[in-house]
Amino acid sequence: MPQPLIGAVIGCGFFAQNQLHAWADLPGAKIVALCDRDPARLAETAARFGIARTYTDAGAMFAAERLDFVDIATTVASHRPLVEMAARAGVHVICQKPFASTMQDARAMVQAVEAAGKTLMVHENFRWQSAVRRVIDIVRAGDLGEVFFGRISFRSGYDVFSGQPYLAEGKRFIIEDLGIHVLDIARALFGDATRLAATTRRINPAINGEDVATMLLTHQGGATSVVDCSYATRRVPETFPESLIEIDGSKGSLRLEAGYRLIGPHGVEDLTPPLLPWASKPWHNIQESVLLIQRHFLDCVAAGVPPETSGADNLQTLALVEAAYLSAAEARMVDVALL
Ligand code: NAD
Ligand code: 89V
Repeated sequence: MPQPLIGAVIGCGFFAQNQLHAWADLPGAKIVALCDRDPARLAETAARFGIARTYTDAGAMFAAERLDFVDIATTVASHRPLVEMAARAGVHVICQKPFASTMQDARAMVQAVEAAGKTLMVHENFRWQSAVRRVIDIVRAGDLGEVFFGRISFRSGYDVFSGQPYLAEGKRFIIEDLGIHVLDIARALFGDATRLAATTRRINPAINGEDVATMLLTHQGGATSVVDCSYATRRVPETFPESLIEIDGSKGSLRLEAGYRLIGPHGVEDLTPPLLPWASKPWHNIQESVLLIQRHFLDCVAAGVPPETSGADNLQTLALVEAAYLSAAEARMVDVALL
């Protein structure tokens, strides 16, 4: 059996706990060190996962440890300095979404890791949810023929702010945090987009950013898609955190409905995700995708091929986020290639 890749995780907050559980399940990786500038979170996480070596400073960690890779699970403001530090240390890198808050920062990070000759993957995990993955496989196999229409819809009233209070604070909210995942699913299904138009609204008065966004995309392959997201939707049943999908093609259609029920070219399929031993509902869907994307990273490093959601690939998803904000601000359709 090959030796596991030796890794460290930077950021021991809300979501990193899932990443650490997933690493513990993957024999191809061994996490030997943790870093967080908050000593209390660091100590608590280190004790939970039995990781002895801890650092409050990432520079000190890179100086002291011999690592193959680093998994950056911090919020966006720290991504560029940490990714560039990892590139200087000559390690493979995983970085959480949103990868960057400007295209300039994103391009600089991609260049830095490329120059180091290492792999860079963005932890853009929604396309790795098993139900979404089944839909992607059906489309890529050509089972629907030529796809001409798609809709990916994420509408919820779930209180995301209790676990992630920073989401209420930023000027940007749903497109940058959640829409980015749904736009990435649209790219995985229909290919890169050429033009995008968006409208946004803020319904919840207690937050700073937009909590409703509706986007229309044209894709290079000729499909048109609608990506719609809302955290102001009090629906019954609550479907958080499911992405509901409708696709029409020349040979047939499919519908991924609430409750992970797929009606498509292979009949009715129950795509309920497994409840991993460390997972809890309703997050189990996302938690499983963490395990799957981290396994994908290890497979790609072993094979010497870029991950599906490489840094370079993610530039296209980020361009859609920027296009959506620009379109909403200027009330016009935006040419994505110009961003
Ligand atoms: P969080 O605030 O709970 O945790 C972030 C941690 O990083 C904090 O403990 C903070 O002290 C630490 N940190 C920040 N800068 C640091 C630095 N320079 N050095 C060391 N430690 C530093 O945030 P979170 O909710 O866990 O979110 C983290 C990231 O994960 C965000 O980018 C968020 O968008 C993303 N996220 C992704 C998913 C998903 O499904 N992919 C879900 C939730 C959150
Ligand atoms: O995936 C995320 O980034 C989360 C959530 C699904 C809650 O929007 O913030």
